[in-house]
Amino acid sequence: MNGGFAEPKGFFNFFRFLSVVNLFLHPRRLWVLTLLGVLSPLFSVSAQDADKGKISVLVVLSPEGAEEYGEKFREAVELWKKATADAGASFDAIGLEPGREDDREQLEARLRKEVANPEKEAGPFWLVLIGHGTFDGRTAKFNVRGPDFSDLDLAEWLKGFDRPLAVINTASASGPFLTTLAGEDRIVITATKSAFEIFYARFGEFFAKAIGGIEEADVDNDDQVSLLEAFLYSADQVAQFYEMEGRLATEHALIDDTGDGFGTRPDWFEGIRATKVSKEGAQPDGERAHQFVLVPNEFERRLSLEQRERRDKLEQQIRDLVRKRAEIGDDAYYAQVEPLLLEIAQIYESVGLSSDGEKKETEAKAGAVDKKS
Ligand SMILES: [Ca+2]
Ligand SMILES: [Ca+2]
Repeated sequence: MNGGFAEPKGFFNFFRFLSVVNLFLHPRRLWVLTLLGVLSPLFSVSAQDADKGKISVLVVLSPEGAEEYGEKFREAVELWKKATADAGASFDAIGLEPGREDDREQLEARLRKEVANPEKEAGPFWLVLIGHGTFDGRTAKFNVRGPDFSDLDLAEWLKGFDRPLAVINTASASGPFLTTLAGEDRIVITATKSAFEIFYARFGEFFAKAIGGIEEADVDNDDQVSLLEAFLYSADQVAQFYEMEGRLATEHALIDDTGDGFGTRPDWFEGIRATKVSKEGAQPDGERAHQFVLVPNEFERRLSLEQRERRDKLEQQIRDLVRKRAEIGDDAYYAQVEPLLLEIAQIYESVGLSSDGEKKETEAKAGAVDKKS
C-alpha cells in the first residue's frame, strides 16, 4: 500500500455507503455529499486502538458421542479458532481440555464473571455451541461433559450481561434457546426451529466455514461475512444437502436479532433483507446481525469502536425511516434522512475520505493498519 490509497478491498464499504445514498437520498440532494467530498474516494489511514471493541468468542463443545461427530465438531472448533485469530479477537473454549467433567460449571463461572466485571470497552461477546442437543419432551439441553445445561440455565447465567451478545447454538433441538434467550442487543441463531428437531444438525459445519469470510457466503460483496450472511449461507447449504440426498430436512435454522423471540426463517430473506416477519407489526430480523462481523474487511478495520457503533445506529435509523416513508411523506423523510447520511459521510471521511478532493498525506502510515491485521 502506498500514500493515501487503500488496496481495493477498502473501497467496498465506500460503495456500500454510496448505494445507501442512492437508495435513500433525494437526487437533488447529492450536491451536499459532493460538497463533503465523499464522491472523491481517496483514502488515508488513522491509527486506532486495537483493543477497543474487541470481540470475544467463547466456544462450548459437546463430547463427541459417535466418533464421526467428534471429528466434525473438532474441525468446526478449529475453523472458529482460525477465524477468531484472523479477526484479532479473543478465543476461549470449554470442552477441549482433557479429563474434565465440569463444563457446565466452567461456562456458568465464565459468564457470571463477565456479568460481575464487565470489560468497559469490550466489543460483542459471541457464544458458540458446537455439538449435540437433547430434548426429553420438556426441556431442551445442550450436551456437555458432566451435567448438561438448558436454555433456562443459560438465560439465568446471562442475566445482567451488558455486552452486545450473539448466541449461536448449532446443535439439534436448539430452537427453544432462541425464544428463551432473545433480548435487547442480542442475536440468537439456532440450527433448528424447535426442540423436536432432534437429529444431528449439519448447520454448524457450514457456519464454521462461512464465518471466517468465504466468498460464497458474502452476499453483499463487501469482502466480509456478517453473522447474518453466515446464517443464510449455512441454512442454504443444509437445504441443499437434504435435497441432494433426497431426504426430508430434519433441521430448520432460525435467527432473531430484534429481541422479540420471534425468529425469522432463511427463506424469508431476499438477499440480506427479510421480506416477512413472523408476527404482525414485528421488526424484521437480520439488520443487526448484518452489523456483526467477526473478520472485518480492511476498511472496517479503520473505524474505531465509537465510529462503528455510531455508524451502525445511524444505519438503523435510516432503515427505520425508509419503512416509515409512506406514513410521514417525502418531505419529512428527506428532511430527516439527510442529516443521518451526512453524519455517516463524516465518519467515513474521518478515516480517509478526502474532503477536498485531493490526496491527503496520511496522518498515520498506511502500514499501521497492515501490521494490525
Ligand atoms: Ca458481506
Ligand atoms: Ca425477531
